[in-house]
Amino acid sequence: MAISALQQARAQYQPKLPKSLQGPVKLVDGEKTQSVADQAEIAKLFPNTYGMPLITFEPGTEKASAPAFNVGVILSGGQAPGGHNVISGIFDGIKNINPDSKLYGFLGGPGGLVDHKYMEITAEYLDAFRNTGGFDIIGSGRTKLEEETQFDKGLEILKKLDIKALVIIGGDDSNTNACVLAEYYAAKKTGVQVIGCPKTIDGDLKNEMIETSFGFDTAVKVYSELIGNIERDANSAKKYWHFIKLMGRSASHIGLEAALQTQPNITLISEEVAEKKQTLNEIVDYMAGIIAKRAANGENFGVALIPEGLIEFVPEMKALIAELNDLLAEGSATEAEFKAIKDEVAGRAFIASKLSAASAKVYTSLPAGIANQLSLDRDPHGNVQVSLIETEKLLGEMVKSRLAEMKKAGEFKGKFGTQYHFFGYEGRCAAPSNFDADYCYSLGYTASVLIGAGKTGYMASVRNLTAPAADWIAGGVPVTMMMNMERRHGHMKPVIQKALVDLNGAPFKYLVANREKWAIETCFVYPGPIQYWGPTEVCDQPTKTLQLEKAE
Ligand code: FBP
Repeated sequence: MAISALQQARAQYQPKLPKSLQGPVKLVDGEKTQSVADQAEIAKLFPNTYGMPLITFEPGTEKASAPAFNVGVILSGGQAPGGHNVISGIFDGIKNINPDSKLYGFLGGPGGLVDHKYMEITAEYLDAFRNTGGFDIIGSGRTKLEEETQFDKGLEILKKLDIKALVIIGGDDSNTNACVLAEYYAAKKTGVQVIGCPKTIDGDLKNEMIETSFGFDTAVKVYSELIGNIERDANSAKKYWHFIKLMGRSASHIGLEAALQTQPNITLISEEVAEKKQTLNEIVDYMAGIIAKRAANGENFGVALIPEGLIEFVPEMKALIAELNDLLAEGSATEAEFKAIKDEVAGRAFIASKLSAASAKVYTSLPAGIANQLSLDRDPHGNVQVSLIETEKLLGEMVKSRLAEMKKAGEFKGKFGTQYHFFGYEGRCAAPSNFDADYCYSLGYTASVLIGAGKTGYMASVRNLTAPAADWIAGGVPVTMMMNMERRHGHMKPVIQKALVDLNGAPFKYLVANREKWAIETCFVYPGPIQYWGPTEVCDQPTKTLQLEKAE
C-alpha cells in the first residue's frame, strides 16, 4: 500500500512518555473520591466502583510482571487525532508487562463487542498505524452500550477470548457507559475490568483531573491553519466576509481556541449567548455593527467564527426547536398532514399555524431555506439535527438584510460579500500533533498499567500538560468522581458532567479583553500548518486554552 513521505518518516517517531512511565511504575493511592454532585444517589448506583481513590504513578523500583493476559479495545464515537497512538500505548504497555499478552480490537465501535466482531492487533498490523490520524485501525461507531443484554452479549465474547480488561476510548457518554459496564461486571464478579480514555475533538470532556480530551489539540490546530489562510486571503482580496462554522456540538471550546490562535474579527460563543439570553436579532445586530464599523474604515472584509451548536443556545430558537420536535414527532398526525403538503410555502404556513405565537414569529422570520431545514432534517429519534443546520448561512442572510436596512438609514456605506465554510471533518483524522501523539501514547500506556494493577472503573489520566512530557503526571481517576445526575430522555441518569466553556475562565476572559480590538483593527494571526520537526516552540506547544488555564 502506498503511503506518503510524511507517514513514512512519522512512523519512526517514538512518542514521549512521562518519567513515571519510562521504567518500573509505583502506584500511589490518593484521597478517596466522591462525585462532583449528587453523591448519595451515585454512591447507591455504583456500590462497587464509587469512592475509589485517585491513583498517581511514580517511578518505581520493581518491574511489573504477570502471567500473559488479554485486553480488548473499542473506539467509540467521532474520530479524534491520536486514537491509533492510544492503541499503540496499550499494546506496548501490556507487552512490557508480559510479551505474550494479546490485544484484541472490537470492530466498528461498541457494536463490535455486542456483535462479536473483533480482530487481534498484532505488532506488524499496528506498525502501519503508529502516529497516524484516523480510527481506521479497527473503525469506530456510535452504538450506545447501555442495555444489560448488550453487556451480557459482550461478556460472552470477552470470556471466549479470555479478555481480562476492556479499554473504551470515547467521549463523556461513552465513558459514562464504560463506568456502568465496569460496575455491572464487578457486581457480577465476572473478573473483567473496564478502563476509559478521554477522547473528543470537542474538548468538552475535561475537569480537574482530565485537563483536555485527546484530539482537541490537533483538530483545532488544523482549523486554525485553515482560518489563518482564509484571513490572509480576506486581507489580500479585501472583498469578502468569511462566515466559518466550527464543529464542537454543544460546546464552543473549538471556536474559542481557534479564535485565540487566529484573532478573527468576530467570535460567537454559544455559552455566552445562553448566559446573556441573546436573541438571534441581537446576535445579528452585533455582527452587523462590527461589519459597518470596519466598512467605515474602508475594510469591507473580515472573518467570523460561529460554533456548531449556536442555535440551540439562543433561547427563542431552543423553544422553537422543542416545539417542532413535538409537533413533527414521527407518526404524529401533524407530521402526516405536513408531509402531505407538497408546496414548501404552504408547508411553512401550515407549521407556523401550529406553533405558539412566539415561536411562529421566530419561524416566519427565518430565511426560507433554514425554516425548511428545521422542519425536514430529523434524526431517528425525531429530533431536529442541529448540526445539519447551516447556521453560518442563516446568520449571513440575516446580517445582509440588517445591513440593507442600515444602508437605507445611512448607517452603513460599505459592501458586504460573503463566503461560507464549515470546518469539522477536515481536522478529525489529521496526523496527530506531537502533543497528541505523546499524550495519546501516554494515555494508552497509563491504561495498561491500570489494567496490570487490576483496576476497574477508572479513566486514564495524564496531567500537567503544559510542562514537557517527561514531567506529565500519569495515573487513574475513578469515573464516578466526574459524575452528576442529569435528565436524559425524561429520566434522571448518572452521567459525566459535560464541560462547556467557562465564562469565568482565563481563555474566555482573554477573548473578551481583546475582541473589540480584533473586531475593528485587523489583527489576524496566521498559525500555518502543524509542524512535526523543528524548534520546540513551533512543534510542541499545547493549546492556548491549556496555557491560559494553567497560568490562572
Ligand atoms: P464525539 O463527541 O463522539 O467525539 O464526536 C464529536 C463530533 O465530531 C462533533 O463535533 C460533531 O457534531 C459530531 O461528532 C459529528 O458526528 P458524525 O461523525 O456522526 O457526523
